[in-house]
Amino acid sequence: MQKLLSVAAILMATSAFADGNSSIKITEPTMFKAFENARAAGGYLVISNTAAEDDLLLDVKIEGHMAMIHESREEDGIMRMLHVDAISIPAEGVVEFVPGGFHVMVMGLKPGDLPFGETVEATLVFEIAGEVPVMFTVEPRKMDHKNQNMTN
Ligand SMILES: [Cu+2]
Repeated sequence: MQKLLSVAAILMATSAFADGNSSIKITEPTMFKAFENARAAGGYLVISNTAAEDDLLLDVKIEGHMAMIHESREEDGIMRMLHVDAISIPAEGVVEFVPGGFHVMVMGLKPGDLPFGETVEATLVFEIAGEVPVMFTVEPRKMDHKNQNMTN
């Protein structure tokens, strides 16, 4: 009996660990800063929804930092960043956070915060999938020709 119980406990622990039954998969999480003591950082990732129903990304949390979801959008030739309340992640669909589009904005950084190479633990909050952890790696932002003027 003792043995049966412990097997059951291990099975439960394993299934809880194997990213639960989360329908949300996160890939390529990277956080860019323009330079080491930049006061803001932008987080990029790819969100896949494997469920048969749409989900909604509602929030992002990073302990000890102010984080929110932004969208860069060009209006009258000027690039602006807007706060986004929610992003629909379509059923069996993919939403990419890329420079010039959606990003996780981290603001109010002090010198020494989030150094290059650091791993930053964040939590994405979805309407259906609930809280999904994501580990960003902080990297110097790579410029490309399309997005040379981007702040994030
Ligand atoms: Cu932003």
